[in-house]
Amino acid sequence: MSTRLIASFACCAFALASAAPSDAATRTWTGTIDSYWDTPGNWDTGVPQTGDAAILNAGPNIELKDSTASLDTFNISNGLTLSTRGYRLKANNSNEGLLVIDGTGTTVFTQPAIGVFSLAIDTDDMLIANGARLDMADGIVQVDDQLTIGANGSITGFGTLDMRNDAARPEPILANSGTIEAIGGSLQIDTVNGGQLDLDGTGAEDGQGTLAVTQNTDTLTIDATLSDTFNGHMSVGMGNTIAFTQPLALSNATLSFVVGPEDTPQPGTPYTVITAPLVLGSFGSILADPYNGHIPYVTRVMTDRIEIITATEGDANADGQTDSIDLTTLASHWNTSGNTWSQGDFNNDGWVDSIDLYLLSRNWSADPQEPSSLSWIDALDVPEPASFGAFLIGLGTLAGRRCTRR
Ligand SMILES: [Ca+2]
Ligand SMILES: [Ca+2]
Ligand SMILES: [Ca+2]
Ligand SMILES: [Ca+2]
Repeated sequence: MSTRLIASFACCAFALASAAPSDAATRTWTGTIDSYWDTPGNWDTGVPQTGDAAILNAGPNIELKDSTASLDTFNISNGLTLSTRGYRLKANNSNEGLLVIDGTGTTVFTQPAIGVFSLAIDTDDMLIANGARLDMADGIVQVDDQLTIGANGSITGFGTLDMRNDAARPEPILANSGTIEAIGGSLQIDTVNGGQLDLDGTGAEDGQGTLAVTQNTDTLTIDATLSDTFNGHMSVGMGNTIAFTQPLALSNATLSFVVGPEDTPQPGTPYTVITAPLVLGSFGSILADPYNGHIPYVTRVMTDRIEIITATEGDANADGQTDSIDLTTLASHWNTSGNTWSQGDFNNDGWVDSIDLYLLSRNWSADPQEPSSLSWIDALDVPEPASFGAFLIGLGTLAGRRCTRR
């Protein structure tokens, strides 16, 4: 949590503990009459007014029948849900409004507000934490100051998240240690007056944040400057893309390439998962649904995008090269069964044998200077596993051995 947001909490706590102005009150939801915000009997001391603090932590789930007054603080927790139902939720009084969505299952559902700008939420600060979720269904969520998505917090859905602070703010105006996921359409994050977004967590949580878009033709667009090198997690479906309008730097980030049951990825076909005006670095690892159950994916980093493509036969470690590292791997599992792609079994029959060696040699790519025929085996400086010498000696009789062992 940012120091500023902590300061906001402290400020709120102090305001609540000390003598509040006579025209501001803390009003707690009881929900004893029905599910509607506007029903006076649903609150311990009546419907919250401008400048009030609203606490919602018990009772039935809540729906708006009109826009809320401009609250100072709005705290929803304990697994409750609130639906805006086309009205506007406002926590924007005196530039210090704070909307907190906290706790497992606690969810605010937004639909675009009735009237100008389709504004569903207008808040100064917002915190989503501890398993809570903001679920958007089109429209705009406007954060005038700072948004913090804590560990296990998430923003999901589609629409526009409008970050309106200015570039003078030293710390990022969005800090995401949880998940931002486009579901059901296009989700876009804009900055109106500049400022930086930290999409992978801040401080000790750097690397914790996730960006995701995995379904149908959904898109996730980050139309803002990023605060730092991204070393968090991205989850992208086959046919989906995360689009950055500013340069993206990656280091030790992980990618989950999600292939759904309806998807039929084609060998050798590149799938674009990231676009950006400039891409620096790449993913440190790919957590991929394996194609055909055994072929891993490799990343191809272009200047303006990152593509995912199935590995070439022979590329045991799926680094985009078929070279002496892969040959060493193959040799160390030579003539053994129960192997996988990463151990040198490229035709998925469990054995590492002459067929796999042939597939490897056909795609040899490490060094253009290397001869492409099997004669390069002698030229390589390959550490010799115990079985590799035997492999070289027995190379001429491999076909016969392979036939007799079955
Ligand atoms: Ca960060
Ligand atoms: Ca980082
Ligand atoms: Ca390789
Ligand atoms: Ca094999």
